[in-house]
Amino acid sequence: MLTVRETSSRNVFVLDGVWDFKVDDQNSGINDRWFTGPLPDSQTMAVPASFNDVVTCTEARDHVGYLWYQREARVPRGLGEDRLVLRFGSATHSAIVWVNDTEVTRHEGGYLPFEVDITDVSGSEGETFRLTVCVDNRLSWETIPPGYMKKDSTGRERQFYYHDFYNYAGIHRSVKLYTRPADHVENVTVVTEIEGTTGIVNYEVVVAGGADVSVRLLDASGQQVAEASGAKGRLSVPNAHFWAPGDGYLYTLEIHAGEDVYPQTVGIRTVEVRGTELLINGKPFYFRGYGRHEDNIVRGKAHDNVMMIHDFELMKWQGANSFRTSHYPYAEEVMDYADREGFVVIDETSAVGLNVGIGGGIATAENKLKTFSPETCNERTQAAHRREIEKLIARDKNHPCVVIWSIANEPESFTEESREYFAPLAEAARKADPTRPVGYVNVMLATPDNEKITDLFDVIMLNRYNGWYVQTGNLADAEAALRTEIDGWLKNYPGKPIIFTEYGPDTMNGNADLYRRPWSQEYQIDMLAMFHKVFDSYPEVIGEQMWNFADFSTVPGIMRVGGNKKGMFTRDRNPKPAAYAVRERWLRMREELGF
Ligand code: BDP
Repeated sequence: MLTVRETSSRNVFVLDGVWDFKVDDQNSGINDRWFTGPLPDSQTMAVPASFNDVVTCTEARDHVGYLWYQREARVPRGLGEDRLVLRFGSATHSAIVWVNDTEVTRHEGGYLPFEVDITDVSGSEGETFRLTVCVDNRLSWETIPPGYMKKDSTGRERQFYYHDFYNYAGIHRSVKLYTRPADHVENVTVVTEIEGTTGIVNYEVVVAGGADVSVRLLDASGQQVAEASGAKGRLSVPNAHFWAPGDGYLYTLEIHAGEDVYPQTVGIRTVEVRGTELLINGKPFYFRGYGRHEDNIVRGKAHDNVMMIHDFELMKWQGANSFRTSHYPYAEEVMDYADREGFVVIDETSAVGLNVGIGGGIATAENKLKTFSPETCNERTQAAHRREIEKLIARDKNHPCVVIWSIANEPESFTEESREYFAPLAEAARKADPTRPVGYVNVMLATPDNEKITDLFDVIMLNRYNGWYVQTGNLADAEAALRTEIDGWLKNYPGKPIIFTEYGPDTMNGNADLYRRPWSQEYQIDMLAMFHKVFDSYPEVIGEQMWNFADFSTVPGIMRVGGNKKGMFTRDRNPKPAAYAVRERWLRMREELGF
């Protein structure tokens, strides 16, 4: 799906702001047809925002079910023969949308965009219409991510899930109305190649309606460097300025289809796994960075440009060159920004918590459920998962920043059932994008000896907590175990690169300890240094993305003091002492390796 862009043929109206809002405590609003009039007894809510930390009552915060949003919007004047499209950056986890009394769309999946043409139901130019959105924050065994519900002793529904971040919900990203001609650019796929100093831009445009297509490729200063006609073509750019880590140079493919104009940004670069290296533009790349979260004080998972730019500034300050969109697709604005800042991204689906053996990072042995079974993750879960993979790739395929698709985080991957579940999904990802490496992120319980799916993927991505969840506080044993495990991967899967996609201890900022024990600032420094020493001794390890960029909100638990505290930065973005130690290393590496 194309990102919304304002052009000479498309107007964009942003509907963000203060909406009417209601927590549907009885989950009765659909039956009571709340969409047919003003929401009863509504309060206000910011859009975009997670509603949870904005409200002040615990029951509302932890509500399980429907959340209602409403506002008036206006059909723009001058629409003429153009079409009017309503678009949501995301609504977590599913949504039903009405224009006046008419249901116009439904969408499942909390982290990807959806849109609907509302021209025929929204009224005449200049008129207002009532826009009502019912968001459902429930997770079941057949959603991605999965979860389940259980009533507590008071009869209240509670939401449970196996992933380690709070189930923030609401309208998390921008809501827009935009216009486009009836014949318009519907989709575009760009694949780039490099031949010496020449950049090749292969493009394929899908048009709604019968309009002819022509394209112009503009450099960053707006100068035309190539042109072509036809919906499919191959443009050649002599002496091209390639997109590279740290050098987010972007061309624009200006697509003309009849009256419609759509600008697609293009970074000319290649990516390839060759042996134990990942090559960007033919050069080995070493990942320095983090797994992150969309997580902020009060806003929850809402996209916020202030926090986005600040977070990128902090990452650059520390010398990072990459991150993983753990554990779901991030806002489109973040992907655009990573392109222009030259950041390298491992782009992950929201398939997290497909593993009943883990809860909040801790192995949960007493659990009697099976991960893959007709009652838990089943073929409908798999179908939803496949949809999430395909939609993520459809949304992000043209971003030069994306170099690996991660189709899941820490799923069960050591049973025959997991292989049956994942083999078709790995294939679906490759089919959707034959140009990028595909991987999944492996959990501690899946070792080189019992793991069953690594051969389906191009890279090995490991989350390891030696020194924290295991060998707690004993870094000598942790180091030995880590080395033994890496040796095992290299022996059983020779020729595949390894990226460490998580490692690090919880650290209470301000907790100083002469004896450098777990939870202290000093232990975070020591444990990260141990991992780094190990990485430096294995050329097959091609990346270090620690857990996490910043502290973040989770469900309450005996292992979580006000959330997960494995951040380099606190939740309000102050560096912990370890951030300075890692900064020294990463700035040195940046100096030595280029970006
Ligand atoms: C891993 C998960 C991550 C958790 C982390 C932890 O991938 O989401 O937050 O461990 O326990 O299990 O901190």
